[in-house]
Amino acid sequence: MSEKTTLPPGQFESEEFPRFGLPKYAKRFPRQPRELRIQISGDLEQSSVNAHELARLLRVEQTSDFHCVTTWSKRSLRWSGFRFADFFGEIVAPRAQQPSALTFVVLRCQDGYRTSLLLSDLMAPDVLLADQLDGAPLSIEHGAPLRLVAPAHYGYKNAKHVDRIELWRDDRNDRPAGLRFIDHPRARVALEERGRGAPGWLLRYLYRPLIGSTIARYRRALDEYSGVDQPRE
Ligand SMILES: Nc1nc2c(c(=O)[nH]1)N[C@H]1C(S)=C(S)[C@@H](COP(=O)(O)O)O[C@H]1N2
Ligand SMILES: [Mo]
Repeated sequence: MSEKTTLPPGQFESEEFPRFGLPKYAKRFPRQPRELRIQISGDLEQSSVNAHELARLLRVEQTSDFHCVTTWSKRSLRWSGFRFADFFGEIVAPRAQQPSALTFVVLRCQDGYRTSLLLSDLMAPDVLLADQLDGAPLSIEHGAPLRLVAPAHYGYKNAKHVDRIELWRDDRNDRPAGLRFIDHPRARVALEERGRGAPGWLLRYLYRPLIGSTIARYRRALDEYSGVDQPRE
C-alpha cells in the first residue's frame, strides 16, 4: 500500500464522496447522461466530437484526491479517461487555425453549470476528461457521461456532465456560474486559492458550516429525481 497523501491546507478527509455543488444546481440533471458528445467552440469554428473520436485517445487510469473548496477532501479516487492535453493536441489543435493563440477554456455542462480554467493549467498530465470512476461508467452523481478531473484545482473547476468546451484567446467571454468572489480564476488547492477578494483561510470558516446542508440538499434532489424520472432502458 502506498502512503496516504498529505492533505492540502485547510482540508479534512471525508470518508464519503458526496454528490455536491452550488445549491442552485442540486435539482438540475444531465439531459443525456449516456450520450458522450462534446461541442467545441470559441475562437475556432464550431464542431462536435463523438465517443468514437474520444476513444482513439490514449486511455489512462489515475488515482487522485479530490478537494472541494468547502474543505472536504476525498482521497484515492480511481478515475479512467483521457488526458485533456491529448484531447487538445489530437482533436482541438488540428481543427484550429492558430492553436497556440488559444489560452482560455470555458467548460459548459448539461445541467447549466459552467466553469473556466487557463489552458496551461488544463495541460497538466493529471487533468483528465474522465468517463469512469472505480471501473464503472460515471454515475449521474459524479458527472455522467463525462467530467473534468483536475486534482490540483478545487472541486468547482472539476465540471461534471461536460458537453461543450470553448477555447478562447482570452477571458473576455468569461462569466462564472455563481457569485464572482467564490470563483478564483485558477483555484489551485496547494495555494489555497479558494476565491477572489478574500484570503483562502478565511473562506474555510465561511464554507464549513454549509457542508452538511448542501450534502443533504443534493441527496434529496437525487432521491426525488430517481423516484420520478428513472431512465428507461
Ligand atoms: N455540472 C456541474 N459540475 C460541477 C458542479 C455542479 O453543480 N454541476 N459542482 C462542482 C463542485 S462545487 C464540486 S465540489 C464537484 C463535486 O463533484 P461530485 O458531485 O462528483 O462530488 O463538482 C463540481 N462540478
Ligand atoms: Mo465544491
